[in-house]
Amino acid sequence: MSRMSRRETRAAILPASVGMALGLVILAAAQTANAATYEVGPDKPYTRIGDVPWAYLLPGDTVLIHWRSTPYQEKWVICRQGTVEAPITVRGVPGPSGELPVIDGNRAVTARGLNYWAEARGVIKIGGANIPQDTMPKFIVIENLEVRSAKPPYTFTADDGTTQKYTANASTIYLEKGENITIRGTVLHDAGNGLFVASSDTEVSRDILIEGNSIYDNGNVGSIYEHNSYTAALGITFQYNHYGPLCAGCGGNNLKDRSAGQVVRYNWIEGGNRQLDLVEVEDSVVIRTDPRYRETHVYGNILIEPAGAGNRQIVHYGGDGRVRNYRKGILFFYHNTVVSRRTDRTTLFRLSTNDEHADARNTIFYATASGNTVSLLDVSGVLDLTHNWIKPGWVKSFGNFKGTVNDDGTSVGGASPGFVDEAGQDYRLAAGSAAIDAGTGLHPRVLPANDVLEQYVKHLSGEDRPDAGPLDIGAFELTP
Ligand SMILES: [Ca+2]
Ligand SMILES: [Ca+2]
Ligand SMILES: [Ca+2]
Repeated sequence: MSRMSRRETRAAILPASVGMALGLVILAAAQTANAATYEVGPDKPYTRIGDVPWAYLLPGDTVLIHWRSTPYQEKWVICRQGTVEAPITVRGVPGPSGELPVIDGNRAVTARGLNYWAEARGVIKIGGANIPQDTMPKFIVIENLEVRSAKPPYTFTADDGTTQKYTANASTIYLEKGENITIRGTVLHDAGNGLFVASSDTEVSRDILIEGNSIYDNGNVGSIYEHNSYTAALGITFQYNHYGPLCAGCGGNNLKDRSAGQVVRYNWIEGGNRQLDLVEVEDSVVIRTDPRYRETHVYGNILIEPAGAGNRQIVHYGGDGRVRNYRKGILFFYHNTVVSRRTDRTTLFRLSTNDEHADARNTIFYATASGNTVSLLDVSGVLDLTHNWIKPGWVKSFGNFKGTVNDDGTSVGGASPGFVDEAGQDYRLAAGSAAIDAGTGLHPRVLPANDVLEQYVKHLSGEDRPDAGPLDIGAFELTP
């Protein structure tokens, strides 16, 4: 895949000593004792997912779930540990036309031999159990599945044989606790929270990678409390995901997060009450006291607000509960392309208090309606603006403004940014766009870890961002 190319390039230029160390790691992985592959599917050794010995998985084990014409109506817990060299992998094997195997939560039956709690919270749970013995799940990869249908009125058969109903906040994948967990290339839909990652004071989920997933049609009608994804972790990266609208009449946000060390980059996020709701951690003092809690990175994303899609605010940063727990830090927001098709008003940022600060640079803020329908902020916060594209006529706020906007006057604008095909949602820049070569250098504090090295490829992938003179404003760089 194209998004691997940069990593391959990096590997190719590693010093010989590191290359040798990697060689040893690969050797160690090859020698992992008795790493097993369990194949599930028609004409495979295991007909049912529940036949896999989930309670006994070891480092390096792989479960391959093959596509079949009917969904698997099964559910299970993963409460085991892989290692950095030998993760435990659960991988779907697509059908002849690329169809992902479907795990359907409705009327799903729990895999035999497991005994665990919170079964009504998800189809696949990564978290605690009685059988197998409880542990912190580690080094687990789930990829290439479609997981769906976890909310009322859907029901399932629990480990004790009873029929139960999912809770309103149930998820396709419920990550109750885990470390070094990857969820990749998976379709998550028709649940309360499409994806849920939890943390508490005693058990903190950490080092979570959410990449290349399609997440849409989640939430509950008439409720603002369930979201396409809802996460709290220490170290979480979202990349190459395609977030679509929630279910019709569902009032939740698209990506809601309460983490420290959060990176949202190279995603396509369309619809939702808010596209990004980045608020305070509720339960975990471990997360709240981590220095990374004060810095949030959002870059290289395409954020789209359809007409009439709930709240007019695109990004909420700070908190929505106890003010003393708010993020009270800085949101680094750069090289995003924001498109609003609202016919009323659009507000780009709600910074919860004047202790919340955003640095917005090299970003396209485009509303199809007239410029005076756009406000940068709600009523508070400190916003530094440099080298953005924004339609003339914007205002700081539509409310009783008590914040600060520091505008260095370097932004450009016009009637439209000059996309390749606006109606067709191709938001790459066409020749002649005022955004070309109009960017500036990144904030020194985001380098080197959060440099903009890639750009989103529609859909679910990424590629190297071209090196083409001064940086273009927005999520895409034009190659001359
Ligand atoms: Ca149980
Ligand atoms: Ca909205
Ligand atoms: Ca350029």
